[in-house]
Amino acid sequence: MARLLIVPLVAGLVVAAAACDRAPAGGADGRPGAVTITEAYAAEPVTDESAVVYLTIRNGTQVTDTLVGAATPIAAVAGLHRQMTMGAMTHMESAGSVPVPAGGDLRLEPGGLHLMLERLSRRPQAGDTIDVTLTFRRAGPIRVRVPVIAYADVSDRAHPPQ
Ligand SMILES: [Cu+2]
Repeated sequence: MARLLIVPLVAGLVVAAAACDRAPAGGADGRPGAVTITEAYAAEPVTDESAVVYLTIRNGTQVTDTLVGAATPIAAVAGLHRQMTMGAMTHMESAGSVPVPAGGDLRLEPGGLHLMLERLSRRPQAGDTIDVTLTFRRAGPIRVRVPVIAYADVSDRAHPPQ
């Protein structure tokens, strides 16, 4: 009898996993055969020091590409960071260059990789758009217009409704 009870539970898990796999593709407009950027946003910074940009990079090509750099007119320094959590301690460090797998995604999202804009020339406000250029080893520079959203809305963006 126990074995029979397991079956619907496992089937339910499989359906849930499939729904998760589909969710990112549904929200993206990546063209096949190109590197495209989707789901870009920045949280309105609370100081003039720095701002954080999240986005998804889709590599629609047959070869791995590498994100090698970033720039924006509003910050003296722009680079890829990785947030690390060890116990109660959270810190971040430069992530350098990061590969984007062929046919796959690289996600910059809260708690992991992010684009750090430092030494801002002006503080972006919710409703603004930040011009960011991402440079890839193969695809070259790709310009992204990043909407700035209120800090309180970030958690909603991190977990978009299904
Ligand atoms: Cu950072």
